[in-house]
Amino acid sequence: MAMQTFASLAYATPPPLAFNPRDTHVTRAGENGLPYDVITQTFKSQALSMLPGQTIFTNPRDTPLTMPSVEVGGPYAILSFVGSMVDEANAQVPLDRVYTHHWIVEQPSHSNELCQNGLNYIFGIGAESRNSPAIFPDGHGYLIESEEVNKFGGNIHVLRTEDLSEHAVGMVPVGKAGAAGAAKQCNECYYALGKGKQCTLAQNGTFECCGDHCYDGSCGCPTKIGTKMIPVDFYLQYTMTYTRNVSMIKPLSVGVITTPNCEVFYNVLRNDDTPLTYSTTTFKNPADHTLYMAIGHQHTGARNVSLAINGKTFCTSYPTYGTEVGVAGNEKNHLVKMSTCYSYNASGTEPPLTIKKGSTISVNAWYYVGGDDPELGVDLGGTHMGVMSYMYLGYAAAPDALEEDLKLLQEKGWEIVEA
Ligand SMILES: [Cu+2]
Repeated sequence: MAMQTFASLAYATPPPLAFNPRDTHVTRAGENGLPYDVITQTFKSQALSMLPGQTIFTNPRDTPLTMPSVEVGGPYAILSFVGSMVDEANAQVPLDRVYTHHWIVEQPSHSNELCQNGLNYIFGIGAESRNSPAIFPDGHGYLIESEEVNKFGGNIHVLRTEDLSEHAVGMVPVGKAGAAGAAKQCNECYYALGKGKQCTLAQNGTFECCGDHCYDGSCGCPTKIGTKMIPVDFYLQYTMTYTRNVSMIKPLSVGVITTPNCEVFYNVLRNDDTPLTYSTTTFKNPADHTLYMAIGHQHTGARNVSLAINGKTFCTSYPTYGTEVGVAGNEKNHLVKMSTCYSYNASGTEPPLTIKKGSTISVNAWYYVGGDDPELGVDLGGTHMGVMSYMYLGYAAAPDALEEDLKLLQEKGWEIVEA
């Protein structure tokens, strides 16, 4: 294969590939007891060709994502969604080879009602993606009614962290962390000389030092002297379940709230005296809503992210850290899973949560910023740039049965505060 430099790699946009290795059908009972047919399908994005060190941040218009056809099969409702980076052979690619900063699935017709000036996506997640599927509660889903709204694109932000330099100009000393320290600085968008035109010292820790606005393939983290710059193709592979029996499905709205203040990301700085750092943002609920699902998203260094209603913690998502180098799904020094905060359980053990108009909804997030993080290798704690604290929500306008929900919640010990 010919050697290439970053600049010579054009950003190609071939049509997306779709494949379906296990188009399985099962039947599930909806809330009303009536069955619906569940289809499982796997798709793959176009190839993302990456050199060692290269950082890719795609424009969703350039990376369309194939979905089931409405024209051919009629409306459908998405029931679950999971994705991860794979190679040519569809094998899972470990985070220490290609780090998944995030991928988000955007739908131009959708707006995020919750953080209106913030992010807007239908499904989205980061390094934890292969272990943290978004699953709507039985009988609930995200409805796609027409071909007009059946258009999706991916903002795929991935970094190939092989053969990175540990001594590039402008790098923070990696200490005993070695290659893992170089990967940390790459993944967290630290400044170093040669990462791309937009990556100046003033942009340290922002997406400008992570390949954003760099569609010509010229951006990346500096590699070791003598590294053979040979590109390798990687893909976002995603598996969804859906049903065409849309009348059996209660459609949910989806949106994301983030702290601080609907920000996309923030920085947490090393503090050995107070090694836990907190961020909180409170929103006022604009109308009666019923919550069916909540899933937290955070980055390496995180300890947890919670959802609180009227100041009382309702649920918490916790991270799992990997323990093995090079093992996809269990990568050492990486956050590899986020637990689901809350999912309505149709059998009644978890009633849907009705949140009254005027109630407050808070996102509360904790990160560890001591120099040596017990969850990570030596010299990999401390400052983390570009961290996120999100709560992804599946919800609906409150049903007429509001009073019943309230009674159930009160039985569970919840205090409902009127606006
Ligand atoms: Cu993220």
